[in-house]
Amino acid sequence: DATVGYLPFSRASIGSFFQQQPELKNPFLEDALLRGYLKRHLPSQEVFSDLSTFGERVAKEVDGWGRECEVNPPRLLHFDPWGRRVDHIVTSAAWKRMKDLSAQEGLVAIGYERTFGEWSRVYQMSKLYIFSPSSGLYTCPLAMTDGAAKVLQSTGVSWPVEEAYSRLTSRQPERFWTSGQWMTERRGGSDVASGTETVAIPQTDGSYKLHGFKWFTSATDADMTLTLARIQDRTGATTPGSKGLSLFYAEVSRDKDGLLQGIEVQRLKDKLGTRQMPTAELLLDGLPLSEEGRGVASIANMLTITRIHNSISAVAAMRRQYSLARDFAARRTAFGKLLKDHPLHMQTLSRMEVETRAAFLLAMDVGRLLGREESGLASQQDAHLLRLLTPVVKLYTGKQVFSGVSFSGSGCCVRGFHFFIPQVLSIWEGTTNVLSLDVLRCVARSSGMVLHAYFSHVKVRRACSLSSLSPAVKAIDSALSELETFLQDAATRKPAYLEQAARDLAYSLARIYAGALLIDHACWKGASHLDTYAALRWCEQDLCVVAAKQRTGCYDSSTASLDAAMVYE
Ligand code: UCC
Ligand code: FAD
Repeated sequence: DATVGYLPFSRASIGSFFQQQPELKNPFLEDALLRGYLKRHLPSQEVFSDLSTFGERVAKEVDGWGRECEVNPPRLLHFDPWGRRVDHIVTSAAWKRMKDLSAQEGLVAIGYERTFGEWSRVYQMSKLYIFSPSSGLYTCPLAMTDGAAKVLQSTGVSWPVEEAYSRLTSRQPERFWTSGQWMTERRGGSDVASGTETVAIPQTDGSYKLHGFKWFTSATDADMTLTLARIQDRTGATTPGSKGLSLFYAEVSRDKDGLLQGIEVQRLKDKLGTRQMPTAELLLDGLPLSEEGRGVASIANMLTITRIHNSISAVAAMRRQYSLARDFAARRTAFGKLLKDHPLHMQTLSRMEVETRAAFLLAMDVGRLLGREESGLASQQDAHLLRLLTPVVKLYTGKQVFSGVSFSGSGCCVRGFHFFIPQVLSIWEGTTNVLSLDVLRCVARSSGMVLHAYFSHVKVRRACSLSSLSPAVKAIDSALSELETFLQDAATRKPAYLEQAARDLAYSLARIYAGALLIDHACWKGASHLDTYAALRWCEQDLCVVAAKQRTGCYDSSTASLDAAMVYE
């Protein structure tokens, strides 16, 4: 209307162009690598049909709940209208629906039912991988629930722990429980041995009362938790350090009016990237003990599980980004043509795709090893690999997930892509540095057995006779030999040298292993030429970063002091 521009107080025209938004399609059917991987290792009609149906539900229904969890984060109601302290954590309806869905779909249970034997964990991880980016971070409580189930199963303690185990692994929503993992206290989360001040006071009935302050307790709406505390002797004394820590089981109980028993929720943290999820500081009081043991070593089973979940969530986030980005590229026009018709844009997405494939194979391989261990099929070599690769894959994928995030302005706008990447994947469950040091410790404690397992297994996985893959095989061999030389050299130096190299060493282990897995997958008879292409592209990069960095002298003590000087200049 030509007159509109002259009307006083008329609204500005907002124009007629609106970008079509990228569409989330069935994440199972959209994922060629996932389907190929399962076809190769777990060719079960039942699994394919379950994942396909679930993928459809995720795209059509669950993704919306995930968004609702994001826009309606939990609230803490400290007092009821009459002034009584209630500490009620109010979560959204969508968050509650996620809990029911998780039970019904067996997102924890599948790992314990073991219907598919050694491949049960791969099946479970595939399902979580499809679910995770749409879950509104419900995968966080699920990870801890799975980890707790694993610990409870391994302790073999009777009632009430037995009952708790059956609830954590239940498919019935009304029975299903989630668990917390309360380790971190105010002094810090990495050095748990020095940081834990919570004390456990023995009671006459054999239980304990726990008094302490847990600083991060994700998913505080959990039904139970595993936590660490120091047992007080008759004089009230405790043992310092790691040796003084014991692991406790505690139910988060409420009275008939829903009031929390023995726990005060101080506040919900306003935290970067995970606002959908209730994380609270708690004063623990009077929680019954169910197991007294070697705290850190006992909770290690839980750490293994949650770190694997973390890796799966990271890779799932990578996959979802690129899946949406490629859909967007077919809808968005720039400089006269669709983004997908710009070769440079395709190169960018293809590089991200190679990263995602490598990360996927790494994470699934750890799931495979876990499945073998749990079905009693793991060799000594498998056990060593599982121990070594769990921190390696967690730290690697936790960082890689951010490598390709900002592919466009619209893509950066989280709401535009309706998808959310948790910032904390590289922090919780062990930071990158702390896990790199864990790698060193597990190598040192195995007297070389862990590394021997690594080298032998990489050689098996990279053994491929296809000539098209020979440049990749050569690159792996050369990286392995550089790694060996580095390790031999480092063994002659002071421990501080290896500590300085820990992070680069962990990255090298990840990249070389991923290269071998990509080659192995490309050699499979059902593989395509694009699997070969991915392996070749991956192996073109510097795989053994630690050797390259060593040549620059960056782990020398003089460099360490320069690093510190520069940081504080
Ligand atoms: O962050 C948390 C929850 C977040 C929400 C969940 C998200 C899940 C993913 C969701 C996806 C969306 S809970 C807090 C997590 N906190 C950490 O991860 C702590 C990080 N710090 C470490 O990992 C440190 O390395 C410590 C705490 C383990 C170091 O403690 P110590 O006591 O100084 O360590 P030691 O002396 O090395 O280990 C004590 C024992 C040893 O056993 P023994 O005595 O038999 O030799 C170790 O071998 O524990 C054993 N051990 C392990 N065993 C230590 N670490 C491990 C391990 N990773 N695996 C097996
Ligand atoms: P610190 O331990 O203080 O470390 C600070 C920095 O120093 C890190 O960058 C670390 O890499 C580095 N560093 C530490 N030691 C070394 C070293 N020896 N060499 C080199 N570098 C080192 N904890 C729970 O127990 N339960 C939960 O449910 C839980 N939920 C969480 C939810 C969120 C959103 C977040 C952010 C954290 C949560 N945590 C939880 C805590 C989490 O596990 C810790 O934040 C993490 O373990 C790191 O501890 P910190 O933050 O105290 O860092």
